[in-house]
Amino acid sequence: MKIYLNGKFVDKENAKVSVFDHGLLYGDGVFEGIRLYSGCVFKLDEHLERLEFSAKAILLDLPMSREELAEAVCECCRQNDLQDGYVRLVVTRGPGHLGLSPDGCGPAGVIIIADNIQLYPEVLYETGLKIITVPTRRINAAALPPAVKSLNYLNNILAKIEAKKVGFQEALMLNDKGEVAECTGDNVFVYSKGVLYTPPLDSGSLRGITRGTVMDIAEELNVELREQALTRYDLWTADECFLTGTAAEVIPCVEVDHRAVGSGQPGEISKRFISRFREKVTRVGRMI
Ligand code: PXG
Repeated sequence: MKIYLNGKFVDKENAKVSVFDHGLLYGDGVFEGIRLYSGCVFKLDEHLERLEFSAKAILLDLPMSREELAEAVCECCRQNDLQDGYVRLVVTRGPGHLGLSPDGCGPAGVIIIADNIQLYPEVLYETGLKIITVPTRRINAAALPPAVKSLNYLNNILAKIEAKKVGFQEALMLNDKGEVAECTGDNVFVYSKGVLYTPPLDSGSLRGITRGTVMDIAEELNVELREQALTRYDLWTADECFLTGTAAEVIPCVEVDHRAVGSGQPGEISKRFISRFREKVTRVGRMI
């Protein structure tokens, strides 16, 4: 495996960063998770825009232009002979001193890893996922905007651990008002009485690229979509529920907090969105 590390391709064994990098010391940096489908990097431009916005929000100057980053992502896929896979693009604040201040840090580190992806087992797309609300709340926007895809994922990791400890693969996270924010690495949608709902960004959800794709599909399929604050009750009483994310794609969710959603089976709308999503993935992106 060849890793892109600060302008060079190096073997996995030699892909090493400084122990003084604030990305390691403080989670000070930003990242993107991107999919490659049949040689096409899905929505690369949108991912790079989100990376730029995340970097801007944490006052980190990206050391490369959008085009340079795009080319490096594509080259990393080519170097690894990949046609399908998952690309992790990471930008760290760079090596600095032991104090919190980023003064004296740099240059910013750029890492690109292109690998195969470990998906949820295919059977889960047919039977659906069961999720549970966890005590850990989504971080407050006044503390750190949840829209920033930073290297500090402890908030989500704690939620994931809490779900796993009680036997669930994914956690439902609420914001500090008790509204549904998102899952640890996926956005949430519900379908109720003919309308598709998803929490607005100010509920504490990431502007997911897959979420955006599902919104486009809703328009194409003439399904009414509302971005609206949701409660757990709205999920328990919905006809259908599904989650969206780069890794999970569109996956049905059939149980929330021990309550079956709808019939307890993946619904027809969820299935339509899943198949439409799968048709779309090789059509919107950049060929490597
Ligand atoms: N919310 C959060 C907090 C995320 O990190 C999504 C939603 C979905 O966004 P996209 O753009 O991928 O549709 C993410 C995605 C994982 C994992 O292991 C997920 C993400 C990052 C790292 C790992 O599921 N991000």
